[in-house]
Amino acid sequence: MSGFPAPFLEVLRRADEVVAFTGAGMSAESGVPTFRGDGGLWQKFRPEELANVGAFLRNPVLVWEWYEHRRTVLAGVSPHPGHRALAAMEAIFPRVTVVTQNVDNLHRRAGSTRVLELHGNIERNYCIRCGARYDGADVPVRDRVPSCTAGAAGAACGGLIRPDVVWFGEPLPEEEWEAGVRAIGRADLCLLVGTSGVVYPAASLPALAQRQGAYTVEINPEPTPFTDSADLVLRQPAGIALPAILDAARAARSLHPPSPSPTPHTP
Ligand code: BJW
Ligand code: ZN
Repeated sequence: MSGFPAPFLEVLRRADEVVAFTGAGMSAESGVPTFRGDGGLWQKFRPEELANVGAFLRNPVLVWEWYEHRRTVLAGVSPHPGHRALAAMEAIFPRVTVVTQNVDNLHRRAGSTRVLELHGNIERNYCIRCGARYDGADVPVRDRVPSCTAGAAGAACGGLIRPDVVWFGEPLPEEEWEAGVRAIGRADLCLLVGTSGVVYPAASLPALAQRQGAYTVEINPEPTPFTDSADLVLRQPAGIALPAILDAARAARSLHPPSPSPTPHTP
């Protein structure tokens, strides 16, 4: 017995499309600090003050070293059972999409194959002058400033290199955003995992999921703006709740397999 309410078990039994909308709390149990709240990344600086292009142009060394520090933290962590449970759901439901605000790549490292990164990826970088792209591991740095070496010897670009993440005031990557909105529009079940729900436009997705008829489950030890409207609230960490949902879905679908869908999926 899972202990989950019957309507949720019924959704698990018949769902064709599942979307997990994730935030920093998803990675907390891997040892990646969240942004806000106790133990949040930004105890000294508010994210709005540091995560913007103006801050980078004023003090590229500070902002760059901050990202380097975070890359070092990420190199030493691994996906946890919650990430792996989401990846394993791909073997159970016809379609599972992870729509994440996280830049840490942990969903892909856990084996999820449909991952939409709304706020970019910390492992990628690009030159703000010429657009040349650099992997996290091989960014040229001169006098602590990441400086572009593209171009002929002696006439290198020299532009600042920045992480390929979305800062405040910047648009989200259009393709990822639109694919996320489409996935949410089709979802039967939407898991809202580890996000404080204060950063827009990403924070508008849970309400969209509800309007489009998805059953919404909040997984977060703390209340959020989504709590009152969620169909089910699990006040648990992701690493506990998601494996329990995986087990319940396996049981629900093997005992009472859903009837085959009459319409083929569109990409
Ligand atoms: C657990 C757990 C466990 C703990 N298990 N749970 C006024 C109103 C509305 C909007 C605006 C406004 N003024 C300005 C705006 C727009 C602005 C915005 O939303 N600001 C608000 C803060 C007010 N948004 C933007 O600027 C966005 N762009 C935009 O709007 O563009 C418009 C445009 C269009 C066309 C042209 C030009 C512009 C961009 C937003 C970019 C956000 N970027 C960041 C940094 C990314 C790079 C990096 O990582 O460094 O994204 S900020 C930061 O916040 C990061 C996160 O993805 C994002 C959300 O945070 P998240 O994931 O929710 O984390 P936390 O820490 O807040 O919450 C963690 C949660 O986990 C908590 O609830 C815990 O309880 C929980 N938890 N352990 C489960 N084990
Ligand atoms: Zn360049």
